[in-house]
Parts: sequence; C-alpha cells; structure tokens
Amino acid sequence: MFKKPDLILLHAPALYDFRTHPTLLGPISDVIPSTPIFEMYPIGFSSIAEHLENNNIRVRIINLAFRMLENPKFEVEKFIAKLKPAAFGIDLHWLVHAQGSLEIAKICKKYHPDIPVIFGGYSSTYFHDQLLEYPQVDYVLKGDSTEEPLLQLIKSIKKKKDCISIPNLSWRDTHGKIQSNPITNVPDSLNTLTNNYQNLFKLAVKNLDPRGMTAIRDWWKYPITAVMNCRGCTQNCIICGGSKYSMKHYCARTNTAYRDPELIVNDVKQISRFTNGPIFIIGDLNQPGEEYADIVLKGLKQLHLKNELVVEIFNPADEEFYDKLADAVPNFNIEFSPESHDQAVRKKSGKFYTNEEIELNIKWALERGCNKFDIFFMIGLPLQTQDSVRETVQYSDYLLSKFGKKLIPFISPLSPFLDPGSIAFENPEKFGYKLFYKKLEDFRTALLKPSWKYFLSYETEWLTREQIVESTYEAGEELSRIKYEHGLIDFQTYESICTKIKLAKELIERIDEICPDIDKQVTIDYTGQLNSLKLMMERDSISSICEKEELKWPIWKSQFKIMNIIKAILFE
Ligand code: B12
Ligand code: SF4
Repeated sequence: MFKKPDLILLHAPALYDFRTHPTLLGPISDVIPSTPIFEMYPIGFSSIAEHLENNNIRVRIINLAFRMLENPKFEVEKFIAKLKPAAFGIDLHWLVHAQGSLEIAKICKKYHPDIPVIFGGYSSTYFHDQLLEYPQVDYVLKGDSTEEPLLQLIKSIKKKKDCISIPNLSWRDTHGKIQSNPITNVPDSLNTLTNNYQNLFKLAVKNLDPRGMTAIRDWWKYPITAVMNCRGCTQNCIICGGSKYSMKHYCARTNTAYRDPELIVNDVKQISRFTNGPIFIIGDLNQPGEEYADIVLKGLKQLHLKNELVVEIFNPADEEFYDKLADAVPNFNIEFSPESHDQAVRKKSGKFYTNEEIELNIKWALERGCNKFDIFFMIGLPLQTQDSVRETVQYSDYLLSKFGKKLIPFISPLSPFLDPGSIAFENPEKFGYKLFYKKLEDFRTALLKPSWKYFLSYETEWLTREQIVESTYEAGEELSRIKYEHGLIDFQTYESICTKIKLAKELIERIDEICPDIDKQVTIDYTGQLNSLKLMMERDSISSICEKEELKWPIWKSQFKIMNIIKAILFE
C-alpha cells in the first residue's frame, strides 16, 4: 500500500518560527478554530489530493504548522531534508501565511534544490508575479480550482516535459522571465469530487501518517467537519477577498459554482457515518435560491441526523426557512455576521439589512429550537468610531436580555490584514481606508514585527491603528463582562479573559517602549530586548479576548465511528 508520494502538500505556520520569534500575536484568530499561527490547512488540499490520487499521482499532506505546535522540539529542517517527492506544494492561500510559507519553501529549496516548489491559493493567485520573484518558488497555480491544472503540472514534472500550455499556471522561463497563462480552469460545477473526508482518512492510512494530516490543534478530540456548497460568492462585502467582485477581479470566476443539493445531503450523510462531531455547511443554503435550500433540507430530514449541524446565513432568511430547518435537523445552529449594530456602518460594508430583520431571524430560529445562534461583530469598518464599537457591545447586551443565552455574540478586529483583492483594498479612499502594506514583501515583513498592532495593514478615517487595538481590548473586556452577567461564561473564565487583556495591554506598551521606531525601521533587530517578554507573550497567545470554547458545538457521543471508518478505508 505504501508508495513514495509524488506530491507533498505542506502547510506552514503563519510565522516561522513562532516558537522562537518574540511576538505578541494577539486576537487575530480568536473567532476561528485555529491558534494565531493559523495551523488549519485549506480544505482544497482534500479535493486536490482526491483528484490526483484518482489519476494515479500519490499525494501526502503534511501540516507542518500543527507538527510544530504539538511538539516544540519538532525539527522542521531535518524533517524536510528526508522528504523526496517529485514536487512540493505549499499553500499561500491566506495572506497571513506570507512569511511562514516562503520560509518553508526556502527550507525545501535548501535541501532539495532540484525539486520544484509549487504555490497555490487565493493570495498566491493575487500575488503570483511577486511570488515568482522569490527564488524558492518555481510555479504558481492560480485560481480557486487547481485540481486539474495541478494534475497536469505534476505529470509534466514527472515526465520532464514543458508546462507552457497548462491553464492557470505562472512560472519563470529558462531566461528567468515570469510567464503567466490565463486562468481558464474555472469549473461551473463542484459535482465531480467528493466532499466528505473519506479520501482524507484513506490518505492518512496510505501514508501511515494521520497525525501529519491533522487539520487543527485539537481535531482528534473535537472533529469538526465542513461541507462546502460553493466556490465564489454572490455577495459583495467590501472587506472580503472572496466576494463576487474579488473572485472576478483576480480569480476569473464570473459565476458562483454550486454543488448539487443532493450531493450536499450525501456529504453530510457520509460524514455522519464517520464522526459524531459538528458538521458545518459552508455557504448560505439560500444563496442559490429557495429551491436549493428546500432540496437540501428535505434530504437532511431523511437522515435523522444526530450530529450538530451548523448553517450560515449571509442575509436574513424568511420565517419559513427556519420551519423547514427545524423540521429537518433536530440539532441545528446558526452563524450570522452583521458586523455592526449600526445600519449605516453595515451598509457601507456592503450588507443591506436592518436590525429588525436580524432580530426577527434570531427570534424565529430560537423559537424553533436552535441550539446556538452565533452573531459576529467586527472592528475596523468604514464609518465605525470607538463610540460605535462601544454601542455594538451594548447592543449585544440588549440582544442577550431579549433572547437569552442561546445567542452568543462575538466581536473581533478585522486583522491582521485587509484582504487583497477586496473592494476596500482596491478602492481604499472610497471606503476611508489607509493601507500600510500593499506588496507581498510588505506583508511578509509585517509578520516579523513585534505585535499584532504592527501587523495591522490598515487604519481607517475613523479608527487609527492604536484605536483599533484599544477598542478591541475594551470591547473584549466589556463583552466578557456582559456574557458573565448573562450566565454565558463563568466567573473564572471572565477573570481569565480580563487578566489576559490586562497583560496584553501592558505588553503592547512595553513593546512600544522597546521598539520606538519599529514602524519606520524594520531593519533594527530588537530580538534581544523582546526576548525578555517572550514567556508572557506565549501565555497571551490563545483565546485572547474571548474564550475559544464558546465557538464549539457539542459532540453527541464518542468522537469517531471507528468501525465505519475502517470499512470505508478497506472496502469503499
Ligand atoms: C471556508 C472559509 C474559511 C474556513 C476555512 C476552511 C478551510 N480549511 O479551508 C474558516 C471559516 C475556518 C476560515 C478561516 C479563515 N479565513 Co476564510 N474563507 C472561507 C471562504 C468563505 C471559502 C473558501 C472556500 O470555499 N474555498 C474552496 C475550497 C475547496 O478551496 P480552497 O481551500 O480555497 O483551495 C483551492 C484553491 O485555493 C487552491 N489552493 C489552495 N491551497 C493550495 C496549495 C497549492 C500548492 C495549490 C497548487 C493550490 C492551492 O486550490 C484548491 C482546490 O482547487 C472564503 C471566501 C470565499 N468566498 O472564497 C474565505 C477566505 C478564504 N478566508 C479568508 C481569511 C482572511 C480567513 C482567516 C485568515 C480569517 C481570520 N483572521 O481568522 C482564517 C484563516 C484560517 C486558518 N488557516 O486557520 C479570506 C482570505 C483572504 C486572503 N487572501 O488572505 C477569504 C477570501 C475571505 C474572508 N475574509 O473570509 N475561512
Ligand atoms: S464575507 Fe460576504 S462576500 Fe465574503 S464569502 Fe462571506 S458573504 Fe461572501
């Protein structure tokens, strides 16, 4: 069964090496499952691996970020030196990995100068030409769908054939000139691949390396899974690099591609055969239309699902949607991101609905037995002042008084970067943004700075960088107090958050004293002085303004259905 992989997909930590580099990472990942080194790899690794494996190309996924996180002594260089694939693939999907991904690529090249290094993902697409200026990068596959072009590229590499006709590809030619083929592989349908983790389990066994493929820090204890229903988006949230505008602008996607609703039901069914953990359907079911949502919900009803099911809504839904959802799934949960309580701020951010509509949706969902309704607010939006942030926190208090503790409000800063390719990034003045970083190299070096305040790639007409940081800590503390008063968190958790926030604020001050010129002069090396703060930074780095546990949904029994997994690996 065990054969040497042709392609090794590596996922880097955002910052290499976070274990030794002194930095206050702050609340940049507080409302997602990852830690601030963003150890989660792109879900696209799964579809890439499946397509290549189906075509007899052996793939291995290695989450280096996770390996470094779980074992402080894990030696990355030694580990990479022993690998011998035909090619390395490294994701620079989220821009926050700019420093880490390029550093990992450098290590690959150091030990294996003749093995090609391929980059891919949204940020690689946006910065494809700038990426190829780094000698450690040989190829970039652009776009949101690289399964087929990557298959062609690996075949060409193995056969030592040229690659000039491969769609979506950028590369350096023999004269060192950067060449770029247009993004023409933009499939309209997502039906050809499975979307349900079965192939990942098989891959883990084939490579005898389930640990290396771990998606997030505590995944084996808390196996949350995602079912993607689309690529692209119909919405134009101005800060989002995956909006309709952005996908057209740099990924050549003019239409949102959907997976057939029957297949979504089948994905959920398959996943529920393997795990009892929560299943998150990513992409609003109403986005392709009511009929699509109806087919999914009718199908889900037949499954008698016991797992917690999480669905997101991009816009308020109608009451009937909640009737159907509650009828179909006993344990349903909602995710909704209105960003601000202030309708003017929300509107300027590209979201056009009222607070009344938000509240009706919460009411309808909870009346029908929704287990948890998460509502997300953000700091760093157009027109948003410090007072406006305070009012958003007070609005959360009001919502909790009105709806009780199944409603969970979150607030977090837009950080560390404003998405490249987003409407606001491309038109900063129009939306009151001032951008500090625009080029890939700016973002890479930003991540080496000593605190998240300096990672921030922007400020707004209404909030300076300092004020974004101040507001974040103030809002985090106040929202925690409100949550404690409403019984969402216990006193110990509240106290622990306050202690972390106090410490973080002190650290920010100390860092500013130590590095007064950090923003003007990146070349000055403050490592020595900053190292004296290092231990304190580590304590602060996970769950800094809210408790990560609040993001979780329960697992209804033991994590995995082991017999079903073994059956699927061996016989299906
Ligand atoms: C789902 C999603 C998530 C999920 C992640 C699921 C996952 N594991 O991938 C969650 C909610 C956890 C998430 C978190 C974050 N996200 Co997000 N997310 C999305 C969303 C809505 C959809 C992405 C998607 O559907 N992908 C489809 C899957 C199948 O494809 P894929 O994973 O992208 O992979 C394909 C290609 O990208 C490419 N590819 C990817 N990697 C590689 C590697 C190689 C070698 C090659 C060749 C190709 C390749 O090929 C793949 C297959 O064709 C987009 C918005 C959008 N409309 O696209 C934002 C988006 C991608 N996220 C974004 C951001 C900023 C984040 C966070 C950094 C936010 C934060 N500060 O917390 C975190 C980072 C998470 C981490 N690493 O820990 C930005 C990225 C902007 C940028 N350029 O940096 C986007 C565009 C918009 C947004 N603001 O939300 N996200
Ligand atoms: S943030 Fe807005 S534009 Fe981006 S993926 Fe979500 S709904 Fe679409």
